[in-house]
Amino acid sequence: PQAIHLQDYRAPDYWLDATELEFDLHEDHTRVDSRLTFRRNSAAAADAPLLLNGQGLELLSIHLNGTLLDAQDYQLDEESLTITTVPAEFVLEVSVRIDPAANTALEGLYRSGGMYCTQCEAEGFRRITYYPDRPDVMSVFTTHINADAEQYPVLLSNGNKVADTTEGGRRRVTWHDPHKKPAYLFALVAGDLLVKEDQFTTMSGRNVTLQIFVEPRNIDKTEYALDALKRSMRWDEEVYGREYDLDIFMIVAVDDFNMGAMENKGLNIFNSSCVLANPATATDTAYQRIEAIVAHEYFHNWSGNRVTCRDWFQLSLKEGFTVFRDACFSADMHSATVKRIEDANIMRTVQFAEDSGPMAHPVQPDSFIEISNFYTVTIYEKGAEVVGMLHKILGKEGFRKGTDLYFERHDGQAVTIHDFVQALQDANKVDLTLFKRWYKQAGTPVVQVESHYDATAQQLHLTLRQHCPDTPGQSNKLPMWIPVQLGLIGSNGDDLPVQVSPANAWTEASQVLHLTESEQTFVFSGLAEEPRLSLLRDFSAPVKVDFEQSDEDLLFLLQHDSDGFNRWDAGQRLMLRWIDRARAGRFRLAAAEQQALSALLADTQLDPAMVAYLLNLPSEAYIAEFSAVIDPLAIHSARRQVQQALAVALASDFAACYQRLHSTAPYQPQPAAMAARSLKNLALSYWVKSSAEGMEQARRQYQQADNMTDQMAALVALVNSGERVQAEALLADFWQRWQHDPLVVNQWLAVQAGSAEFGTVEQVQALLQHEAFDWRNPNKVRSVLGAFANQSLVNFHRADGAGYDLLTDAVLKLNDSNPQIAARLLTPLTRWQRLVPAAGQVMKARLQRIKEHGSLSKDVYEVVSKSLI
Ligand code: HT7
Ligand code: ZN
Repeated sequence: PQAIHLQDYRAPDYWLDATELEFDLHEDHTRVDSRLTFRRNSAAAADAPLLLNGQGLELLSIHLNGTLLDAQDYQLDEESLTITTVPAEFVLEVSVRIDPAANTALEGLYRSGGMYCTQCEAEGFRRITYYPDRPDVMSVFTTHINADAEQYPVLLSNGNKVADTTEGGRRRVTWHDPHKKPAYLFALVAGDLLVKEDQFTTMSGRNVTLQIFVEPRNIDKTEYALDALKRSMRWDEEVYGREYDLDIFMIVAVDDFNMGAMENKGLNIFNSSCVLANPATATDTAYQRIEAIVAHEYFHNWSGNRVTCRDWFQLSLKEGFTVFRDACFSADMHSATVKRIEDANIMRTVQFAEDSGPMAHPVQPDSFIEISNFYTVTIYEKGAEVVGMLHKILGKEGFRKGTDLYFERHDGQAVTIHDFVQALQDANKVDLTLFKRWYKQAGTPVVQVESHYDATAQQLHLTLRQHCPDTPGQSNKLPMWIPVQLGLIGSNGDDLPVQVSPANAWTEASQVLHLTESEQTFVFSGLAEEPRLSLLRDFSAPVKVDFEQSDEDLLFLLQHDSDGFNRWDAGQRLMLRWIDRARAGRFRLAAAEQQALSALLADTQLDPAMVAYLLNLPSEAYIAEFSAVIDPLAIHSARRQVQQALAVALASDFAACYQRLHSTAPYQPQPAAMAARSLKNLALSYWVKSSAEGMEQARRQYQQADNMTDQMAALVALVNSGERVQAEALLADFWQRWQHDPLVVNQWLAVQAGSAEFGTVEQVQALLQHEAFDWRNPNKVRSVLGAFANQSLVNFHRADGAGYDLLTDAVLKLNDSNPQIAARLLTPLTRWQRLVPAAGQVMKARLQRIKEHGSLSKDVYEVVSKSLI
C-alpha cells in the first residue's frame, strides 16, 4: 500500500454543485442511483479527466448528460472510476448495486440488527457509490429512500423531509439538505424504530424539533441524552454565539458501530453505548461519557460541518477544536478541576505512549497509508490541548474574538489548520508563527527545571530548558512555545504575588510564563522567603516536567496548592515514589503522609470527586508511562502492595468516609450526587481490602443498589478484593440479572476481561466462546479483547506469550471482517520496544507473524509495518 502525503494536495479538478441519490433497499441487495451535477474548476486543465472513488461496488450503468457510456469511455479499477473526457459542465448518472448485509467492516451502508445505517467518515461514502469522496468537494444533497413500508417505517437522511409517499407496499421518502457538505457527512437510516421527541428554541427564537430514534426496547433510555443535547445547544449559543441551523436535529442509536458517534449533518448516528442510559443500567461514568459525546457531536455542527476540513491531514482542525469545546462544556457542567485531571490522565497514559511509540505523528500528520488509523489520541486529545494553549495565550475574550472571525471568514468552506490559527492571530494581532510548531512536530517535549533562591536579593532564579525526543521521521526539533502556568507558594500555603523579569514573558491574567526558547532564565523578585514552586498548573501544556522536589514539598503541595490540578499531580508524583520504593522493598507510609490522606478523606469542604482522585493511586498504565523500561508484573505487584498498605493504614477513615456518603436517596444523574458516589465507591474499594465488614458492605450495596453505579462499583470492588469465591458468585448473579441487556452485558464482560484475577488468558478465551460474545460487534470486541490487552496487564504480558497470541489471533481474524477494529486492537503490541527485553522480543515476534499473514488490510498493514521499523 502507498502512503499519501500532505505536500501532494491538489484542489479537485471538478466541483460538484448538486448530489441527488436514490436508494432502493432490498433484503439481498441495495441499488443506488446517483445524479451528480459537476462543474470544472477554473484552475483545472480543459482535458482533465474526472476521477471518482469507489470500493466494492457493482457498476450497473453510467450516463453522461443523458448518454449511456460504454467501457471505452472510462477506466475502472478496485478503488476508482475515471471518465476520460468530460465537458466543462455536465450531469453524471451512475447506478450501482451494493450488499449492506454482507458489510462487516461497518463503513459505508451496512446493517446493524434489523436496521440499515451508514458510516461515511472518513472514506466510507465510496462504498455506497462512485463519488469524489474528499472533504473539499462539497455539495447540496437530495436523498430518496425506497423501502418496504412495513419493515422500515422510519426512513431518515440529512436535512428536512420534503416528500413521503407509499405505493404497492413500498415507501419513498425524500430528504433535502440545504447546506452543502462533503460526502463524509452524509447519513441514511432505515428501521423499525421508536422516537423520543422534544423542542428547542434557539437564541433567535426559531423552534427546532429534537428526536432520538432507538429500537423499541430502548425507549426508556433516551431522556438523559435529550437533556444533554439541549444543554449543549444552549452552551454553544452562550459561549461561542453559535446557533443551530436546521428545523430538525436527529440522533439514531445503533448497536454495531466502530467508534463513539458521528456528526452527520442533522442526523447524528451514535454507538448505542454512547447515548442510551437509565439509572438501572448505566453508571455515572457512562452518563458523563454520553453527555460529553452528545455535546461533541452537536458542537461539530459548526466546528466540522459548517466549517470543514480541506483534506484529512487537517483532521485535528475539527477534532482537536471540538474536543476542546466539549471539554470546556463538561468542565462547566461538573468540576473543572476533575475534568482537567481526567484529561491529563488520558494524555499522560495513552497519548504520551503514542507519542513515544512507532505510530507517533504530529497533530497535523504529513503522511498516512490509511486515514482511519489517524483517529488517534494525538489528533483528538493532543489537538485539544494545543487549542487549549491558544486559549491560555489569548485569554477568554481574545480566543472568542478569534473563533468568531474563524466562523465568519470560513463559513461554508473546507479549510486548513493554518486558516484556524490565522484567524486567531488576525483577531488578536499576535504572531503565532512559532506556536504553529505544535502542529508540525510530534513527540512530548520535556521541560527541565532548575531553581535557585537568593536570600540576600530576595530573588528566585528559574531556568527552564526544553527538548523534544526524536520520533519516527523527525529529529532535531525546534523549541516550542510552551505556556507554563505557575504559582509561588509561601510557607503559610498562600500564593505569593509574581514579579518576573523579563516582564514580557509573563501573562498576569492567566498566570502563564512563556517558554519559547530551548533555555531561558526568569528572575522572580520581592520574595522574602523561599517559595515552593507550583509548576504547570492546570496542566497548561502537554509536556513532561523534570523537576526534583522533595517528598515534603510534594506533600505540602498536595495539602495546600490553590490549583486543584497540581494538588492531584503532587499526590500522583508522591504515590509514584511509593510504588517505586515498594518495588525496591522499602516502602513505608510516613506518619505525616498518612495524616494528610486521612485529613483529605474527612474534609467535607472539598469536592468529593476531587478527593476521590486525590486518593486514587496512579493506574498501571500511568506507572508504565513513567517507567524507563516497563515491567508489567513488577508494576502490578508494587502497586498492589501500596494499595494494601493504604487500605490498612486508613481503614477507619475509608469506613467513616463511606458511611458519611452512603445515601439511600433515589438515584439522580446530577453532578453533586455523582461526585459523592465517586468518593463513596473509592472508599469502598479500599475498605473491602482491609476488613470483613467492608466486604459485607460491598455485598449489601450490590444487592440493594437502585442504580448501576453502585451495583457495578460493589461488583468491581469484590472482583478486585481477592475473595474469588464471592466474586464468582456475584458475577454469576449479575449475568442472571442482566443477560437481556447488551450494554450491561458489555460492562460485565469488561470487568472480567480487564481484571488481574478474572482476565487470565484461559478465562478470556472462555469469554470469547460465551453466548454473549459476538465478533461482529465492536463493543463486544472492545469489552473483552480491549479490556484484556489494555487493563489486565499481568495476564496480557504473561511470560510465555499466551496473552500476545490471543491478541494476535484476534487481530488476524478481525483483519478480514473489520480492519478498523483490528488495527486499533493491535496498539498494545506496538509498544514492544518499551517493555523489558524478554517480553518485548516475544511481542515483536507476534507482530512479525501478523506481517507475514497473506492478505493484510491497509489498516493493519500500516500499524504493523511501522511498528517493526
Ligand atoms: N468524526 C467522527 C469520526 C468517526 C469515525 C472515523 C473512522 C471510522 C469510524 C468513525 N465513526 C466516527 C467521530 C467524532 O469525532 O465525532
Ligand atoms: Zn469529533
